[in-house]
Amino acid sequence: MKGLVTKSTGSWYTVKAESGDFYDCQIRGKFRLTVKGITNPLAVGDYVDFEEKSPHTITVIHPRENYLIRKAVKKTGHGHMIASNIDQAILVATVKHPKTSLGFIDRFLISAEGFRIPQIILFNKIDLLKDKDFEYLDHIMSIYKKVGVLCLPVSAETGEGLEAFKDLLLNKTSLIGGHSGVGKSTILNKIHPNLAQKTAEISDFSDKGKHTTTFAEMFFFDDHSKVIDTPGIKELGLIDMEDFEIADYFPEMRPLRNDCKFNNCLHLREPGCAIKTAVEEGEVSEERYSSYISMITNDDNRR
Ligand SMILES: Nc1nc2c(ncn2[C@@H]2O[C@H](COP(=O)(O)OP(=O)(O)OP(=O)(O)O)[C@@H](O)[C@H]2O)c(=O)[nH]1
Ligand SMILES: [Mg+2]
Ligand SMILES: [Zn+2]
Repeated sequence: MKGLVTKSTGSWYTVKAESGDFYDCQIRGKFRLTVKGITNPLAVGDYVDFEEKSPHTITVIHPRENYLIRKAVKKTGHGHMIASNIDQAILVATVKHPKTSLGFIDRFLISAEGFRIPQIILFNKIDLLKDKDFEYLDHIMSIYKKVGVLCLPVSAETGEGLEAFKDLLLNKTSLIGGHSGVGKSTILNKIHPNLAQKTAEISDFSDKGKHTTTFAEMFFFDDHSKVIDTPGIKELGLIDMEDFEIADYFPEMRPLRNDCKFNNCLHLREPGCAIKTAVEEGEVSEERYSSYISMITNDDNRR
C-alpha cells in the first residue's frame, strides 16, 4: 500500500494510507541511511510503500522533491531531515522572548532556497512589543520583503494576523519551523482548536523554550492543506553547500555573481567584487551580507 509519513519517532512511523486510515509502520535495516550524512532514513512528508499485513514494514521510499535539514544533536557533523516534500517553509521568529537572530533567519531561508522552496516569516508575539521593538521589526521586515520573503506580524495571544496566516496554508503542505518557545504549536492550536498540541511556557531564567514538541508531525486542515509542526531548531547546518555556491541562495546576490572580476570570487576581500559594491550602494543589505560572511568564514557553522 502507498502512504504518506505523518509522524516519525525514530523507531515507528505513522503512515496515512490513500484510504485515509493511519498505520503504525516500521522500517527495515537497509533504509537506515538513505541520504549520505543524514542520521534519519525517513522524514515526515515522505511517500512510502508498506506491507498491508502486520507488522507493517515500509518497503519503498519514493524520491523526495525536497527536504529541510538541521544539524544532528550530537556533534557528529551529520544532519537530520526535518521534513520532506514541502510547498512552503514557514519560519516562526520572535523579536523578544526569545529573540531570533538574523543569522538564524538567514540560515533557515537559505536551507529552503537551496530547493527553491518559497519562504514565509511569521513574526509572532507582537503583543509583547513596545514602540522601539516595532521600529526594529519594521526594519528587519523591510530587509526580508526586499528579497521576496513574505513577512507577517502575528500574535497567537491576541489572534492578530492569524486569519491572514490561515489563508496562506490553503491547498499547500507547509512546514512550520523555528527556535523552541517561539509559539509554533500555540499558533497551530489557535487556528485549528482540535489539534490540542502541547505547549509550554519558556524559561524565565534563560529566555529559552523547553523543546515541548519532540517529534515532527503533520496535521490535516483538509485533504489538500497540511501543516507540519516541528520541534524547536537550535542550529541549522548548511548541508551539501560549497562556499562558492552560497551566494546563489541569496536571491539578491544570485544575479550579481557573474559581474565579479574573478569567477571564483567568494565576495570577501577580492577586488572588483560586484556584491561588495552592491552592499556599499545599499542594494544588498549589510545584515544579509554579514550573514553571508558568517556562513563562509565560520567553519563551525558548516558541516
Ligand atoms: N505573549 C505571547 N506568548 C505567546 C505567543 N505565542 C506563544 N506564546 C507563549 O510562548 C510559549 C511557548 O509556546 P509553544 O507554542 O510551546 O512554542 P513552540 O515554538 O511550539 O516550542 P517547541 O515545541 O519547544 O519548539 C507558551 O507559553 C505560549 O503561551 C504570543 O503570541 N504572545
Ligand atoms: Mg511546539
Ligand atoms: Zn564577488
